[in-house]
Parts: sequence; C-alpha cells; structure tokens
Amino acid sequence: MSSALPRLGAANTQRIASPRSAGVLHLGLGSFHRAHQAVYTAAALRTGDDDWGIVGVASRSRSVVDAMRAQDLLYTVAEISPRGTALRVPGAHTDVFVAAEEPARVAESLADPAIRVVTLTVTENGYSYSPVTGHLDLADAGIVADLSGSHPQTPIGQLARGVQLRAGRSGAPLTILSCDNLSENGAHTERLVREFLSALPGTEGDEALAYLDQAVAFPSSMVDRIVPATTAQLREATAAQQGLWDEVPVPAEPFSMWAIEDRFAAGRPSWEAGGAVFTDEVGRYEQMKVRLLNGTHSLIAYLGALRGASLIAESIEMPNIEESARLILRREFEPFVEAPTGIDLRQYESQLFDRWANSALGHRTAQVGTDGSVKLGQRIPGPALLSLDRGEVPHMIALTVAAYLSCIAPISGFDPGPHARAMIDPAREKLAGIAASARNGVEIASRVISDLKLFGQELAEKPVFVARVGELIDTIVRHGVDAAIGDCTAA
Ligand code: CS2
Repeated sequence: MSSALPRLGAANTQRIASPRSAGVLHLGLGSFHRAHQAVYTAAALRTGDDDWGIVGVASRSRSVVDAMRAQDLLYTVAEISPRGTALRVPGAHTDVFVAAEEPARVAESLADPAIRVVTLTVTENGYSYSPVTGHLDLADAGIVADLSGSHPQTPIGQLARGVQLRAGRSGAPLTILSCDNLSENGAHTERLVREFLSALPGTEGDEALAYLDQAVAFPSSMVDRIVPATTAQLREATAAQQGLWDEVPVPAEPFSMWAIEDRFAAGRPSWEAGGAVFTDEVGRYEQMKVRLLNGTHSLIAYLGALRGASLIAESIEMPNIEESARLILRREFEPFVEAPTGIDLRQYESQLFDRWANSALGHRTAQVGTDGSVKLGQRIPGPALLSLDRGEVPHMIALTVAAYLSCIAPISGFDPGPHARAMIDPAREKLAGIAASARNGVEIASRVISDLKLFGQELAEKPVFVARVGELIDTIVRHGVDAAIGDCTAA
C-alpha cells in the first residue's frame, strides 16, 4: 500500500545538507552511522564547509546501498520517543557502494587526496582482534586472506591496504577515526593496522608504517545513540507521516552524544555544529559510556531475555531487573568511573533509565545481546578486576556473565528461550560445544573464563570470580533467573 507513494528523493524532500564533494570515507553504512555521524556531518555541512560529504561503504549487504541510490542518497532518521516521532533527512552522503562488489574501490577511495578523514562503525566484532590478547588475530580467516590477497574484506585489512596505496601515491595526511564502543578506540585501531602491516611478508608494509608515523592521526572518540534495527512497521509509519516511501528509514532515540579527541591530521568537519564535544577527556567519556551504559545494557539484555522480554524497555520495567541495574551502576561501575568535566554521574545515570525505558523505540534484547563474546570483553573485565582488587566480589558483573553464558551456551536440557536463541555470537559454536560436554555451570565458567580466557588473562586467574559465575549459572538452571537475581541483590 505505502509503496504506491512517491519515493523519497531530492525533488520532494527538505534535507539538512547538500554536500558539494566528499571529504570523509565511512566504513560501515549501518543504521548507527546513518543516525549518528551522518547527522553531525549534515549539521557541519550546513555551516558552509560543503566539501566534507561522506562516501559510505557497506561491507557486503546491498540493501541500504540500493535503496539510497534509488533515493538520491537520502533516507530519514526517525527520532522516536514516547511523546512522538520527529523525522529528519540528513543528506550528508555523496556516494555509497558495497565493498564486496567493488573490491578495489575502498583502497582507491582511501588513497584519494580529497578524502581527509576515514570514519568507522564496524562494531566491536569488526576489528578482528583476539579478546584474549587484544592483538590482531593472525589466525582469523579474514585476516589470513587479507594478508595474502589484494582485495581485503576485513575493515582492518581495508584500512591497511588503503593506507599502503595512499602512502605510495600522494602520502597526503589523513585521520582515521574509530566510532565503535571500544576503549581507547583510536590507539586500538592504530595498533591493529600496524600489526597487519607488520605481518605482511618482507618489507611490504614498511613504507606504509613510515607514512603512519609521519602523516596519520588516530584520535579516539566516544559515540552514543541508541539505534535499533529498522522494521517494516517503521517503514510504514514513516511513510504515513511523511507521505513518501523510504525503504531505509533509521529509528533512533532523541539523545545523541559524540566526544572526540581533537587531533586531526588534515582538518575535519565542524561536527560541533551538531553538538559534538571536542575534548582531551575522551578516555573519561569512553569509560563512563562503555561501563555505565553498555555494561548495564548487557545485564538488562541477558536477564531480560531469560525472563522472556523481547525489548530492553520491557526488561528494565521488571522491578528486580531495574534493581539489578541500579546495583551494578552504584556498586560495581560508578566507583571506577571518573566523570568528565561538567558531567554529573547521577544525572547521567538517571537519564540512562529514561533512555532504556523508551518503549516506543523497540530496542530488542536480542540485538544488545548479540556479539557478547566480544562486547563483554570491553565492558566487564576492567571494573570486575578493580572490585576484586579491593577484596569485593562483583556479584552483578558475575550475574551478567552467568546470564550471558546461560543464553549463548546453555547447559544441555536448559532452554534459555527465543530471545536468547536469536542472539548472534561469533563464539556461539565454540561455547555451545563447551556447554554440551560440561556437567554443571561451575565447569562451564571455568572452561570459558579460565581455560579459554574469553575475558582476558587477568580475569582467567581470579578463581573467586569464576566460581561465582559458575554458581550463578547453576542457580539459573536449577531455580530460574529470578533466584539468581535475588541471590545477587541480597549479597
Ligand atoms: C548496545 C549499544 O548493542 C549494544 O550492545 O549496548 O549498541 C548501545 O545501544 C549504544 O552503544 C548506545 O550508544
């Protein structure tokens, strides 16, 4: 029905920006990028710096690229709150393409001197690093292939190959800006690109490594906006509100934050026009966000999924999950977070509860629970170790890990329910194999945390933590998730 409406396009839409040319190459054309950096870039372009348009690269999927091409590169951001939905069309892109279809084009674009900033949103799982060591995973099939071939598929391979080409051509300065939820994401990305170049045979990577030393900056940034996956229902609602058919609208909460280290090698868009903060305190912003928001989000997702909640908003409405979220924040995260100047942590936390409770947004527990084997490694070991060093057991963090393992690697005979089964995880098969042969939760926890070192070497060596996780898995299996929550809230 709605597809009979005119298609969204340049002739029938008010857009925020109309770039003249591109200055940014973006890897990862997913919903998050389109509702976050693209909106800030549109605001920057609007100030008159119109040569900072974005070339957006999707890794494999055609759907967004095809739809954007059919819509003059436009799409709608639907800002959804219980009070209503506001629609905006950023219009920051000058081109989009699929890397897998035009394999040489990523490096070619990166080598184009007009491109001065490369941004990335490829998720925690897109960096091909080992959660155990934090280093590039040289055994990863994608990295092995990218090291030997010239058409890389992994983001790190793409960056490294593009940097090689740029180094050999113009050698023009460049900034590579990670926008993923990794702590110290700038330094992390730089290290992985360098490790890739160093792993190339002979002296093949040397010129690029010298170019990185001289002309490439990797600032860190903290990004924040809750962006669920698009649904058919959102397409219909957007069409009804707008009178135009948009195949790829993006849902987002009204809140948005971007804190960036102001260390750019060749200029940057004035993202502050969209509200971005340039600061020397990105580390504090990252820590605050990755622990308080993301760490607690994981707890809410896994506990909620086990209780049958499809949405984050449904989960946080359950009184014992809300209490768990309050306790993990107060006792296990907040003591180890230094607030950035001007931010009141209690106010930030109270805003988090409002954001999680945004029921109109439709953010799913399965989405937040996806990729836990990589995400939890960013969110949990740091604060868990700090508590343990003080002689305190971080019960709520242990509960998060126990709930995660119960969702992804359920012991035989335990059904974690449909929302847990819908979570995608690169380690699912390996963890399920461990669970299938384990006798109880204590054994699962010990094999995953201590032997496999899924959350790093240091946590692997904390038997008190491992035992607590194991005990909680057994409680979840024998007495249900509410009993495990009760056990931790009373602790
Ligand atoms: C979430 C994040 O999926 C997840 O793990 O915690 O995507 C979260 O919604 C964003 O980081 C918010 O900025």
